[in-house]
Amino acid sequence: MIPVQGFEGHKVAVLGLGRSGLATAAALKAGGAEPLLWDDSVESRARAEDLGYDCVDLAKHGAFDGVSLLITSPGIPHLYPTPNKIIALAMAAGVPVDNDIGLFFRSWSTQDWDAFDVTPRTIAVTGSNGKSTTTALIHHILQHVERPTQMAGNIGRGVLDIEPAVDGEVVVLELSSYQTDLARALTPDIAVFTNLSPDHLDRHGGMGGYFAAKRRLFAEGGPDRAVIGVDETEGAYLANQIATNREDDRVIRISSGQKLGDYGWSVFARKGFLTEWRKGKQLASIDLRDIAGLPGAHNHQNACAAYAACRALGIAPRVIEAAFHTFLGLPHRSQTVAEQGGVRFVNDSKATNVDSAAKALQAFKNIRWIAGGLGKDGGLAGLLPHLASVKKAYLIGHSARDFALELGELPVEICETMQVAVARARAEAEAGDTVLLAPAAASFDQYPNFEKRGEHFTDLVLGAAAEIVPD
Ligand code: UMA
Ligand code: ADP
Repeated sequence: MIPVQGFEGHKVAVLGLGRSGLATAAALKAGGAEPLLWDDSVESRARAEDLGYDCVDLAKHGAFDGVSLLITSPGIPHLYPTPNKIIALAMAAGVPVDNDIGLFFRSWSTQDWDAFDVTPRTIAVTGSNGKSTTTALIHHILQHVERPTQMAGNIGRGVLDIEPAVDGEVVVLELSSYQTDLARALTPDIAVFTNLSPDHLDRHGGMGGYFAAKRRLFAEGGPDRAVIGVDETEGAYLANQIATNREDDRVIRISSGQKLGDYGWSVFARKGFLTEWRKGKQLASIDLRDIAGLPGAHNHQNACAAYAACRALGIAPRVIEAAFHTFLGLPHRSQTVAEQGGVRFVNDSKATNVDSAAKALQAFKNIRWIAGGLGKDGGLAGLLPHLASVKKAYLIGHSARDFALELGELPVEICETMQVAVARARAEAEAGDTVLLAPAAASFDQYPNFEKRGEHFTDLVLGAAAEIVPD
């Protein structure tokens, strides 16, 4: 754990007692602060009390008297659609609001570093899609070169939960827009922006607020190197805003699909080949087509981002290429879970928004597509140009009927449940087809989270769960 610096003897309120909140409570205590904990849910408070913490009702009158700071969790609205009641009380009381990411960047470096030969570094990855894959891939490459490394953040581990740095360590953080929006310190050595497409708009007051939240990673403190996906207008704008001129190699532009030869430093993938250019010279080329853990043009974008971040650390192209070949990919992201009778079954349950589902639909051929759940604002419009490889859609969940209407001419079947969808898709699939779960919707109408949805699909494919075959 990273003991929090700068609040010794201070009262620090912590709202939200999930992964980030509990890690924050422990890290505050270790740094000598007095954490005052609260969670709006009775169950979460009970869990914290079972771990030995006392809870203090932060909504009661005077709860913020003498409190130096409020730390809140990413899942709790701090501004839009409306601030959580306790955050509003803290703001009214003039108490600064921060999160675990802000505390991390203020607390990570210590005097122990004076004795290190190689100063520890941080790489922070943000973007709408591909953050987890890129974060895990960078971590994998660092492990491959036997560099001490840890991984945390939105990928599932609170940032204050990691161990203090050792000599030469590189910490890789995945940061969501919820996290970058609020953090009062954001100073990675290398910052990565994968891409931008609409998501979480209710939490940011629309697309402008969403982009502004992600941009903070680049504006605050200014990383030594910025790796920026320029395939959307926002990324191109961000790269332009940071670079002092075209030759400025503090910005590494990346793309999946565009040739980017003329900049100070660029890495792009086209037709399955990754290419690195620096100061007008091509430095490396890697064939990505046979890398099983990185299927599709979207994963080639992630490969470019991870490659660029590792090149910025000085790792050689051939070493990165070797590490690509041993990367297994992450569960629930374009994950092949079985091949049965010539039919491939792919679990992309993490495709919770239209852009990620569209990318999955472009990565495979002859698709029997399982989609639906809790649809997002804007419907399926962004996905409709990418249905050429879809033979039929098997629709589940709350949005099944709405999706059917939007899909127009495409053959569809309302299946309601995953059991029925898997059974029907399997029954109709022919050799050479891919049964793809890429829901383009959140899971919460039928599952606790996307992981459980993906596990259910996988269990059904592998025959571990009962199938209900429709009449
Ligand atoms: N809570 C309140 N009041 C509220 C809302 C929630 O008290 O109004 C409480 C809940 O009762 C719960 C706690 O807050 O006990 C949960 O906080 P949280 O939702 O922030 O969850 P954590 O367990 O702290 O996990 C968070 C991230 N969750 C979210 O951003 C929603 C995790 O990302 C992250 O891995 C973890 O911190 C460690 O850094 C998950 C996620 O879904 C994977 N991220 C979103 C995404 O990827 O789309 C952004
Ligand atoms: P994030 O952490 O940003 O949500 P993940 O790596 O977990 O990203 O992938 C989320 C979803 O997006 C998955 O469905 C995955 O197949 C898809 N995806 C992965 N990389 C990209 C990318 N670069 N562009 C678009 N979609 C992607």
